[in-house]
Amino acid sequence: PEAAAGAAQPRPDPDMREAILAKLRFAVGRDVSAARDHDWYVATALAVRDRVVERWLDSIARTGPEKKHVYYFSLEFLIGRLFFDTVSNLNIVGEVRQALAGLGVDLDRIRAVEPDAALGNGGLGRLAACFMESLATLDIPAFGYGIRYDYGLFRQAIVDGWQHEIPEDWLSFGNPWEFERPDIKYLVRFGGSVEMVGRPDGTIQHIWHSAETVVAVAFDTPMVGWRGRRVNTLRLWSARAADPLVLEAFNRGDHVGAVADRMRVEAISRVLYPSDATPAGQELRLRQEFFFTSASLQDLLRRHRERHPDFSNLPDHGAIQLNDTHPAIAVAELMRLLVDEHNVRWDEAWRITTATLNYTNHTLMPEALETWPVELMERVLPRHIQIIYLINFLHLESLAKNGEISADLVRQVSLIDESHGRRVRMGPLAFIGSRRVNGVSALHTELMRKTVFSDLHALYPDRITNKTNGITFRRWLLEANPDLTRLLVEAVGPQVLDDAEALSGLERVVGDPAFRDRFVAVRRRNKERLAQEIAARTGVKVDPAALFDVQIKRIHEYKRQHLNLLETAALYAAIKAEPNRDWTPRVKIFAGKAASSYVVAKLIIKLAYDLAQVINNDPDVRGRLAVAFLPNYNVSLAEIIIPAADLSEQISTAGLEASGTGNMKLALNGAITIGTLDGANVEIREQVGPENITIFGLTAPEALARKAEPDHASRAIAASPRLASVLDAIGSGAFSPDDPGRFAGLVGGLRDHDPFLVTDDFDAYWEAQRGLDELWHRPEEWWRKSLLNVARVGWFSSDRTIREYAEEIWRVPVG
Ligand code: DL6
Repeated sequence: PEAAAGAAQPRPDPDMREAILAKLRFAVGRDVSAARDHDWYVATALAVRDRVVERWLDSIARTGPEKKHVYYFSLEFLIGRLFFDTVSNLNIVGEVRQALAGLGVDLDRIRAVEPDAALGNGGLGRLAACFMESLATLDIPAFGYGIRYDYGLFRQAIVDGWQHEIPEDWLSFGNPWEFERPDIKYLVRFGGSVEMVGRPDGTIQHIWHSAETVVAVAFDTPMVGWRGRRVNTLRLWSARAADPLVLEAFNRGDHVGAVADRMRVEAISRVLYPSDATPAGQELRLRQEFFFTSASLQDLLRRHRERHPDFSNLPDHGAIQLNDTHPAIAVAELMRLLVDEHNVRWDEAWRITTATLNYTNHTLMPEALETWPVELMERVLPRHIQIIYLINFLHLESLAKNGEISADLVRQVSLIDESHGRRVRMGPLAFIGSRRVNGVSALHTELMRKTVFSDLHALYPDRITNKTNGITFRRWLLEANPDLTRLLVEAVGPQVLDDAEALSGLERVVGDPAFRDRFVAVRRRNKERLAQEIAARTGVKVDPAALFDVQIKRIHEYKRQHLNLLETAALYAAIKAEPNRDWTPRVKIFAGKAASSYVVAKLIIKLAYDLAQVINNDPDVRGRLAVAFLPNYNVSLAEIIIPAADLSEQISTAGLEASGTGNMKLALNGAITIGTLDGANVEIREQVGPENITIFGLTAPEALARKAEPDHASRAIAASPRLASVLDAIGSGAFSPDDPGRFAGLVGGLRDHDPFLVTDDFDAYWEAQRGLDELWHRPEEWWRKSLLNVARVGWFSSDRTIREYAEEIWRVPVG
């Protein structure tokens, strides 16, 4: 981090020391002698925050009302910790460290006290957080809009190998980064009915008599860009009841009934992604989506209206990005606000809406493409369903005007899916209501054009565009890997801190043995730190000299952690069969959360745990193979694992991972990728060169064709004695003697249909892994490839991604 500051020696900053002491005394209310780590953390965060606020207010003043703003609408912002990120981006790590040291406090100890802001599930939410940082870094005026969940993504405990979910009470000690804005609040309405009233001019006025009103209150968190250049606002909404207490009921003695409405209303911002396994859960999810979308639109329309006589020039002053379909109801809500509340004519409102909104698609998986039952929409958002019907009618009518349309085409492009009960299709709604629609990697975008949106793409051929994801190098290199950063600054100069592409300067030194030794030494320290973390979290002792083979991501069958586990079990068998071979010592490291209702994903975690129990306790393989499943994967744990990874597992079934961003973070820190030609792996291969990445398995078109063969799994198993034997072992309880049938269903599923082609890719994966074993024995070559990965992934900076959005989608200048 000090290297990231770019200064050799931090200047002593007496003001910082005094500021921390003043905050400790007057904001925290503690004396130095009584202060604990958490008190120091809060005092320091508040002192640092004062510096942020200066720049924040300055950014707002400097921007001026006329400059076009970007509004990033996202149900998820997976921020992680903010303290060190802020200190590092402000370039004051050294000063803060010194000030604290002078007070006898260790910066690294107190930074660990901060809870993660885990307001997201995985890649989609983390992308939103990286984008907020890059927007500020590139001096683009922007608001992030989302929900201030009381409870973030659950904390994962592993008890005897089974995942348990514990509420993530991240606000229980307060949150020094946020500013509550009780004055910035909007009414968000639900339910009721719609009255149609004729106007004298013959048009019809729709009056929505809602049944329920919720108050959305703003909480603002400043988002600091690199070198504090700009500070933008993340505005998260909290739900409050309009009537918090029914006094009459309370006085009657009905103390619970008096606050029942309040509980129902406030449930909207209570928990990230509540289970939607029940109808009540589904309804709550829809309420969450509408709640934050409506409040955010009202907020930006209010600001626009304060400065402009009407909304005709809204698209010149704002660009809205819908992060997946979660905020897609914005299409109908923006139309409603313009037409019903501000008396804009329908055609004009449609012009404004479709020039302002843009939509990013993050998945092609059918179960993740949102649809809402028409019945639910009618009940919760009665005016919106009318608007959606009208949009749909006009959309289909315009197609008819442009030529013959078949019943088949209508079925494909209609906003109402009639095939599984009547449901509103949010992807097509977002598509039709947006100026640009983007995918998140080249392959994903191509598949969007060819599959889910093929008919809409044919109708609007210029609308879909690709924006390959990126990551902020500040968090994922400068902050997570300070020693490597220092080395890179020495090798290629300080410009590497500001310009990701400057990493290419490393190409000059990849052949220099002295430099390579220093690189390996840095990695060794990172691995020792991870080994300590593994021991602390799991009790498993691992050798930092071994190859650290890492798969960290949500647990999902399409991501194929079970392919990795089958290979682990097969490797275990092979080592036992030939104990005297020169095996490459490996540590298989897993981390990730399973959705609480996803039974198979939870079983996959249990399989990792059971394999670990057997393998780690078998003296025959000691020193050659170890397995660790690290509980409670989150941003902070990722920051420890990624700098220590040698091998990055990106092994999804080709065609199913939209992009991946962990793949970029790991390559940036020197891990070599073993992966399929899926998502952004394809572009990583282009950037780093095919000789510096290990690609295996079926391609996306091959996978599609193979899946259609009914007996593909049985043929793959019959052709591979190794696979057959490992499936037999796991299926018959070799790793689960306490419950031999535990994995019979999992293995049976692979034998019978194997929709994610684990069996088909197994042999290719095994061979690829053995190739990497051999490579590990040629360290000069391994580290050369590893270094070339670092040197060549500059393109995956989220600064590049945001620049592309700014130029091609939002049409805003980059500072
Ligand atoms: O675009 C960010 C991220 C991609 O890197 C992952 O490949 C993709 O799986 C993820 N998509 C989702 C979709 N969720 N929904 N809806 O999280 O997006």
